[in-house]
Amino acid sequence: MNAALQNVIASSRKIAFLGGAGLSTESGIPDFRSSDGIYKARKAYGVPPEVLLSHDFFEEYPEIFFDYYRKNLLYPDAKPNNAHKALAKLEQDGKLNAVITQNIDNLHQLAGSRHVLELHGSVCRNHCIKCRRFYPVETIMQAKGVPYCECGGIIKPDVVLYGEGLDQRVLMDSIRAIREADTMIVGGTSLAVYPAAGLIDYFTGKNLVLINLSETPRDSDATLCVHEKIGEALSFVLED
Ligand code: CNA
Repeated sequence: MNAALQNVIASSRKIAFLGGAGLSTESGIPDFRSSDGIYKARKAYGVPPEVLLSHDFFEEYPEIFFDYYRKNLLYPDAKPNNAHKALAKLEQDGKLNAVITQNIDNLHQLAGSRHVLELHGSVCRNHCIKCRRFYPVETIMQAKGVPYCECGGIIKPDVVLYGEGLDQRVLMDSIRAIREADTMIVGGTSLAVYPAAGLIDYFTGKNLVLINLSETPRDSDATLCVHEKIGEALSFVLED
């Protein structure tokens, strides 16, 4: 158990959490940049995920986009792990004001978190690009090839693709939560994807905690750096 991490959380009154794909690896969803991550995509498709998941690629090669998307981004059986559960408990205890996530997997909500700001959208929401009709994730999973709406439009996941802008309301709410926080915990993210990674710069509170397996470009800015699995590092929260 990490005593320093325990002390920071015990003394915090308003925590803002910013997380990424590393949060869900302990739930069996690979991240992009670890050695066993989906970077293997480059081998299978000849291009990296940033290209496969770009707006231009979606428009030009929707069949390949949906093939990659279905095989690599949909994990209907994944369950929240101790990291998701600990963050939900901190919110229930009145200590955490927002989970800001780059993840699209819905696991924070499944763990019970209520104030979740999804910077990159969610696989659970899908809309026809023509008539805006809503479709659940099952429609995307069950469709063969490109999923089409009854009106003939393509059904597009509400996931922010590379080259697309973030939802400004979600971004503003995230900045507000970070500005109000006395502690910011950043976990399971390589801090390589902007503007999400730049959100740290809005934090002016007391404790900046980074919990990540590998080093990040912002380690030197942190008041506490924990290079452990985040589900293990935060599991003490569930024992209280
Ligand atoms: P990333 O660039 O793949 O980085 C993940 C980081 O997490 C790495 O630095 C790892 O060292 C670290 N890590 C892995 N496992 C753990 C663990 N158990 N505990 C602590 N640290 C761990 O992912 P980012 O989120 O930084 O990149 C942003 C992209 C990846 C976003 O656009 C996401 O939408 C996208 N993504 C999301 C998911 C998901 O929703 N679960 C999965 C894969 C990619």
